[in-house]
Amino acid sequence: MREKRLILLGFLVSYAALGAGALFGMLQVLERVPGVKLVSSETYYTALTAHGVLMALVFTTFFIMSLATYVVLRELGMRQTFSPGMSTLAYALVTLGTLMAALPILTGRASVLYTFYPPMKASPLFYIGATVLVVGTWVFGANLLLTVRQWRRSGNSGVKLPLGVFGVVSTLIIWYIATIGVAAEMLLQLIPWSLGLVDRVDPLLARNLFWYFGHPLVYFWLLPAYIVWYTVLPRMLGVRVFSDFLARVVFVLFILFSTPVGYHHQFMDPGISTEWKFLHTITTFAVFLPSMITAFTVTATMEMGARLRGGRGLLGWIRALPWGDPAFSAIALAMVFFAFGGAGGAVNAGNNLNYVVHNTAWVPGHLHLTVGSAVALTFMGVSYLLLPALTGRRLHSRRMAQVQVALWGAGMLLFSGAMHILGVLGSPRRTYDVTFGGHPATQGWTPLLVAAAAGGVLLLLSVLLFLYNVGRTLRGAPAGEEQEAQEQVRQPSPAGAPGLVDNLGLFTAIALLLVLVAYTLPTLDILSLGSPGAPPVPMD
Ligand code: HAS
Repeated sequence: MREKRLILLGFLVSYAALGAGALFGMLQVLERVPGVKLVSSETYYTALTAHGVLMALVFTTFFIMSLATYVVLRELGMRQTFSPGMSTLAYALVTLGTLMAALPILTGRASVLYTFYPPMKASPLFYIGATVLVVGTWVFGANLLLTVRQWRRSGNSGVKLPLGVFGVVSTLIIWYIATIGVAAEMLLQLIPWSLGLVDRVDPLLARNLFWYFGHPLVYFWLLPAYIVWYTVLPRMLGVRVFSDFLARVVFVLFILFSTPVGYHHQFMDPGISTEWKFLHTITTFAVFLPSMITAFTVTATMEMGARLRGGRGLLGWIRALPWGDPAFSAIALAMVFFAFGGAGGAVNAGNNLNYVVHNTAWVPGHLHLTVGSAVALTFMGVSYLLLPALTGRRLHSRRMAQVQVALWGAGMLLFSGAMHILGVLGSPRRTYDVTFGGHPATQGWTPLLVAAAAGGVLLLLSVLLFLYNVGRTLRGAPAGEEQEAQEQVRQPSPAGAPGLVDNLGLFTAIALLLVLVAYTLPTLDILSLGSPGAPPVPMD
C-alpha cells in the first residue's frame, strides 16, 4: 500500500492531539474541585477551548481520515487512492488549518470554546484556520469518492460496495451535507465579522448554522466507529456480520436523519418556534433508531462469535468472548458505554427533560460516553490492530494495552457517572467556579466533584499508557504477525448485485429534501426577525 506512510502519519498526529487534549482535560476536572484553583479564569477558558478543539476536532478528524483511507484501500484491494497528490494536499490543508487555529487558541486570542458561539469573538486566524481544515476534509473526501469511482470503472460496476467502503461513503455524504452549515457560518458571518468588515453578528442565525453542522458532526465521529464494529469486530470473532443488509440500512438511516435534527441543541434558544423544535425532536428519535438496530446486531454478532468459541447459556456466552485481546475489550467497552450514552441522549432529546440538563455537567457527562468513549475507545482499540499492520511491528505490550483499557473504563465510570449526577443537581458546564463562589446549595457536591477529578486523572493515565505503548511499538520488534493483523481489519462483504439499499444517490437526494423541509422555514423566520445583531465580546 503506497500511502501507508501518510496514513500512519495521520494516526500519529491524531494521537498527539489526544495526548495534549487529555492534559488540558485533566486541568478542567481539577479546576472543578472546590478549593483548587490552578489557573486564572482566562486560562481556564483557553484550556477548555484547547481541550474541546484538540479532542473533538483534531484527534477525530486526523484519525477518521487515516482510518477511512485505510479501509477503502484494503477493502477495494487497491494500492493507492485515485490521487496520492490529493491525499497529501488534504492532509497538508488539515494540518495547516489546525496550526492556524491552534496559534490564537494557545495565545489566548480565541477562547471561544469548540462551538465558537458569537458574539464571543476570536482572532480571524481561528475562523480562517477552521475553514482551511474543513476545505482539507473536502479534498480528502473527493479523493476517496474518486477512488471508489475508479474501482467501479475497473470492472466492478454491477458489484455491491464492500460494507466498510459503504460506511465510508455514507460518512462522507453526511460530512458534505453537514459542512454546508459551518461553511455558511464562517464565510457569511464569522470571517467578515472578525476581520472588521461588518460590526455586528446575529448570534441566533450563527447558532442555527452551527447546529445544522454540529449534530451531523457527531455522526461523522460515530460512523467510523460503527465501521469498525460492523467490519473489524466480526473478523476478530471469526464470524460474518449478523446482517450485512441491516448494517447498510443503518448507514442509510444516518444519511437521512443526521442533519434535520439540530434544534435539539437549541431547545432553550428563543426565536425558533415550538413546532420546529418538535419536528426536530421527532427526527432525533428517528436517528436514534439506527443505533438501536446496531445495539441488537452487534450484540448478535458477538453472540455468534462467542458460541463458536464454545460459549453457552442465555448470557454465559459473554464469558467466551476474547476478553484477553485488548482490541476486543476496548471495542466492547466502548459499546457498553455507548448504551448508557444513548440512554442519556434520549433524555437530552426530550424537550421537557432537556430543561433539566441543558448547560449542566450532564452534557459533558453524555458527550464523554459517546464521542469520548464509544468513539475514542474504539479508535484506541482498533489502533492496537492497525499499528502492527501499518508498521510491520509487534504491539509493544498487550498487557499494557489491557491495563490502558481498564483504566479508561474505571476513569470514565467515575468521571461520567459523577458528571451526570452533578448535572441533575444543577452543577453548570463550562463554568470556572462551579460552586458559584461557595454557595451553600453546592456544598454537597464536593464528593462528586472529587470523584469526577479522580476519573479525569485515571483517563489521563490511560492516554499516557496508550501513547507510551504506541511509541514503543513504533520502535519495537518486527512482527511475523503483520499479515494476520492486516487480515483482521478486512471483512469481505457477501458478493451480489446492489439492491435498493445500495442506491446512495437516491438517499442523498431524500436527505437533502429532509434538510430543506427541516431548515428552510425556520431559517427564514430567523432572518425575518430582522435582528440588529450583537456587538462583539472580544475573547482576544
Ligand atoms: Fe448527543 C449533546 C442527543 C448521540 C455527542 N451530544 C451532545 C454533545 C455532544 C454529543 C458532543 O437531544 C454536546 C454538544 C455541546 O457541546 O453542546 N445524542 C443525542 C441522542 C443521541 C446522541 C438522542 N451524541 C450522540 C453521539 C455523539 C454525541 C453518537 C458523539 C459521537 N446530544 C443529544 C442532545 C444534546 C446532545 C439533545 C443537547 C444537550 C443540550 O441540551 O445541550 C442518539 O443518537 C444516541 C443513540 C444511541 C443508542 C445506543 C446504542 C448502543 C449501542 C451499543 C450496544 C452494544 C452493547 C454491547 C450494549 C441508542 C449501539 C454489549 C456488550 C457485550 C459484551 C455483549
